[in-house]
Amino acid sequence: MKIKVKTLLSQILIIVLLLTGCGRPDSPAAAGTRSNDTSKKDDKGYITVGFSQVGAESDWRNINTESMKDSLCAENGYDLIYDDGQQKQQNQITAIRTFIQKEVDYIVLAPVIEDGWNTVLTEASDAGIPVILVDRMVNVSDPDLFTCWVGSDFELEGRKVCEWLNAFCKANRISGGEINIVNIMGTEGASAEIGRSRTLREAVRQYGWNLLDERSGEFTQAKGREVMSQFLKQYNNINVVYCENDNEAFGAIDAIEASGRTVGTDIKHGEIMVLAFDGSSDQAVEAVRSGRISCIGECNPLHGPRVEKIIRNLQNGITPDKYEYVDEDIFSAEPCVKSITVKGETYTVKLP
Ligand code: GZL
Repeated sequence: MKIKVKTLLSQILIIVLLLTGCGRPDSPAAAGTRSNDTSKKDDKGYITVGFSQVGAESDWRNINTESMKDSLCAENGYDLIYDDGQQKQQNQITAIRTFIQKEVDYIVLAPVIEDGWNTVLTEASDAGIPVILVDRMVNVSDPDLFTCWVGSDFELEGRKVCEWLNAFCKANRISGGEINIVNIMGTEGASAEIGRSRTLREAVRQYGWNLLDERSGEFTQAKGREVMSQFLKQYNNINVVYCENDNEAFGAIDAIEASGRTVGTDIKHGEIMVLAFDGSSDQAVEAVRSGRISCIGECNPLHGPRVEKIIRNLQNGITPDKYEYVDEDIFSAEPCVKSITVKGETYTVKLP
């Protein structure tokens, strides 16, 4: 059988291009961006990142995931392996072990809860793979088990919302003893839940509010509605609900209105005030502007650029800060509270 030399040569060329990745239009190698540095890259010049995400439980989480994928993309020189933990720690541990087996260059972890990470993070450390924490924190025996963390100060978020409620009460001559509040907590053991719940309990003691009950809404709208329905059946004097994220607040509002009550700040005349955290979705912005949610402590989900900058710095031998906190606002349409002060720092209350 006579094989045309030209065909054979073109086939050899295609194989060579595929093997060297040069045929890949977006690969750094093809773009001539391969440097002779010793930083971590795969054989095609990509930085491989294994990202273990909590799940897809909330608007905040989905916006966070999108931000991470947008930043850790092929055009920026990354080969991202994404895993949705579906809010289960065991899924995240399995994902991390897979990343280790794949010998990724970096592991990024958004830990669903704080405890239970010592073993798997030790395995990552033993494999020489840096772990970058994003959003929530881990409770480990040795902080060297992670390179750095970027996220929110959840206690500050909680203090801001509680100070807003205290300022609202003062402006409207409502005594602390008249506040009958329930807490729809986030996922129990998650940093955001720990911080926001702890500061609520401190404010309850400090301002004399009545904390009627606390139950987890798991940061979801469905569970938030279920928990609020239970609270409304159990207590006939609720006038404030503290929701540890927007989606729980949307669910709580559904339950409140289904019970025939209304949401708003006129708690002296039977309305139920809804407080929340995140403020990252259009629905949350609208809810604040319309007064259906009285106040939101902002929680910024856009960590993609921050994590990408951390990895880029590590690639260039620059040590990142161990802990990087993001700046956040407080949102409300209620005119009577213009600003709040937490630990000597004053925050202007903004319309989202
Ligand atoms: C906060 C984040 C929380 C959000 C929720 O940084 O961990 O988890 O407040 C999300 O919306 O589910």
